[in-house]
Amino acid sequence: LREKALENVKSADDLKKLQDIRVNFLGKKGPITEVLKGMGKLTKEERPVIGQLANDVRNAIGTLIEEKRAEIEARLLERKLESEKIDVTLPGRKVQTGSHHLLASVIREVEDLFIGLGFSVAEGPEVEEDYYNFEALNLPKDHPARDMQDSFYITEDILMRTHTSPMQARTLEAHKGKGPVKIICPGKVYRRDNDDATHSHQFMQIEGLCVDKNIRLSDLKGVLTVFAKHMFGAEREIRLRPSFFPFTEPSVEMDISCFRCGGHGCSVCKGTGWIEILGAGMVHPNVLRMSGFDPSVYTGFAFGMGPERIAMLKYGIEDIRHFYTDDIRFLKQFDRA
Ligand code: FA5
Repeated sequence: LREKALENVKSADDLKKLQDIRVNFLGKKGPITEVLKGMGKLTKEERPVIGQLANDVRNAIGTLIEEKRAEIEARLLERKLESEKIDVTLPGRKVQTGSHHLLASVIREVEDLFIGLGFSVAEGPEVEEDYYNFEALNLPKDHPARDMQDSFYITEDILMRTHTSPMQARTLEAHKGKGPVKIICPGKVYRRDNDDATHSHQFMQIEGLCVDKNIRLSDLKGVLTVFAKHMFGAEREIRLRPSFFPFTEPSVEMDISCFRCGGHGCSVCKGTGWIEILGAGMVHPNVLRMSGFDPSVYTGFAFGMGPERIAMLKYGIEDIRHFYTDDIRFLKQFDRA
């Protein structure tokens, strides 16, 4: 039996055949099981001898099969390795990675600058209460300047914020009348504007707020000068023009000297030599008071800018809709990861 098994095992060349051999020789219906089953019929003297012999044969066949299995498996592995051999000299495939959206990069650049100046970054809700969007900013219900920002109302008292300025009121309120407060707040805002090359019904703003004792208009001017030079080049000059916002007094608009023509007049600055960048001013005493700050102790400045406008100027982008239509050819031009 042992000889026969050896022959069988030798000729087996795959795992399936080997398994069949195991069943045939060692299985429930195999010859060895038969012998062991018949032990009862043997004499007392024969039993240990035959039993020992049957066990020996079973173990020997088992070992044969195991050795053969190891051999077949090793051969299979070798064949597999051979067929999957990697040519390490082939050139690699380029991995396609995503990159930051241009707007995200510009916002990050502005954030980095202001963090360096000691500001922290705050974020607020896009679905906002009328109170924070208007009333706490010195725009009571019947104020005509509310029309300047045609709004998407959700209920009578809830709307999509029309600017990031409500974060002025929210942040002041959270500080419970104690300065200093120095934040910038980037985020999405919404207005019922008709979309065209320079207007979008949804766009971004970056708000800045600095409130402390002895903050003056000259501090605002200093910070904005640093900002303009950082974003548009060291030669930039700025000028402040009087303007109006209900939540600042005095209010200003900031222009930078044109970076294309250096102030002589070109198509970018429409011949004026100056480009309007943002609105700003000294925080109105009513705003401070309403949010729990004493205007006889604290003063501050605030500003609000549109990062789309900054990106459009800086990179010569002619249509604001490029930021939101996600044309991969547009985005790839600013692929700076
Ligand atoms: C404001 O929204 C004020 N909250 C800014 C401010 C903050 C003033 C703090 C003083 C103190 P204004 O409506 O001008 O201001 O908008 C600010 C900027 O948002 C504009 O300069 C412009 O760059 C951008 N902007 C306004 N409307 C649109 C629009 N429809 N599409 C794209 N950008 C817009």
